[in-house]
Amino acid sequence: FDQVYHELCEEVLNTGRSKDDRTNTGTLSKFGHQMRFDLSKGFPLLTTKKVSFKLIATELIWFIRGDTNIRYLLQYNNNIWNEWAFKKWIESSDYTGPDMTDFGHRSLTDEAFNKDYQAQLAIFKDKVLHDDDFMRKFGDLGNVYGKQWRHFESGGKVVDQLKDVVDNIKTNPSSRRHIVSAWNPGEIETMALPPCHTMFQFYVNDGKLSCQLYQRSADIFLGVPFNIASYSLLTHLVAKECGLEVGEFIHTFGDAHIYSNHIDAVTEQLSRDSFAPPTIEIHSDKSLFDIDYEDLEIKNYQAHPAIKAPIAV
Ligand code: THF
Repeated sequence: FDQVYHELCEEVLNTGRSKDDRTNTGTLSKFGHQMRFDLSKGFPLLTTKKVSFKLIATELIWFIRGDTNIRYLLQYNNNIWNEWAFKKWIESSDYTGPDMTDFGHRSLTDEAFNKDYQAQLAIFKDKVLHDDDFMRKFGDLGNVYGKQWRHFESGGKVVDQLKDVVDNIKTNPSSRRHIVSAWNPGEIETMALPPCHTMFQFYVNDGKLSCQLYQRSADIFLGVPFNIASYSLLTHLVAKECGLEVGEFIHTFGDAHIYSNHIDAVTEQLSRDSFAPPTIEIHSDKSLFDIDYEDLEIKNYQAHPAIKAPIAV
């Protein structure tokens, strides 16, 4: 599994084109790429750097529940969506602390600023966790994944796409319409960040469930290891719900990029040898829609140490 990911990294490092981006970080980028993972051979959690299954699973369960408020994530000490909610707070008239403009870049280069930033972020997290009014106002990311998967609004109708897809896989497995779209053009401006995982499709054949994701924009070093494991876990959960075995996870990319400040980290990771992949166990007969993080277990996960790198905001 690591090999397929390493090939993507190598290709972008060697032949990627320099490209400006929204975050003004700078990237090496390739447009159009595909990776395939046979899920019957193990669970694709990368082994050439340690990747946190807990962060991946709690984020996925948060989507499945239709939740868009980061309080649920913070309850599991999952901080991966903080920056986007924090940004809404510091840009609002409710915020009275020190100026936090461009905190993503300034916190990397200005140590004094970084101290102030960490202090404000700690205040923010504490308020989202313990102040219900604040949580409703600033913990919510708008109409992001959870909203679109479970309550997609269009033409006056509300569609529970995930529920419908699961029902259709059960009743009409050979259908070519097992699609969930997070891209709702009429609601893009109400999202903290327009969805990177634009849409996914399930496919049933020989009693096996496969899933293909179209990802319009992919942060190869920080995001992609999460995205691979997240959609693989989703495939396992939906397969179990529908009484199917797992087939393949196919990951198709639009703009796949390595941020300029991740290049050393990627090079370090590529120098490492992989271990055999872990396996996943689901210890409950709950429905997909009621599953908890505590029901999931990753077994025999052996990996090289994590590699830290800054997230582009
Ligand atoms: N924005 C950017 N620039 N990259 C992304 O991958 C990304 N996401 C989500 C939304 N916006 C994005 C958030 N997903 C990490 C991982 C996934 C994220 C955000 C952050 C991250 O920092 N991972 C660290 C560990 C973090 C920790 O331990 O708290 C890592 O080393 O893997 C694409 O889905």
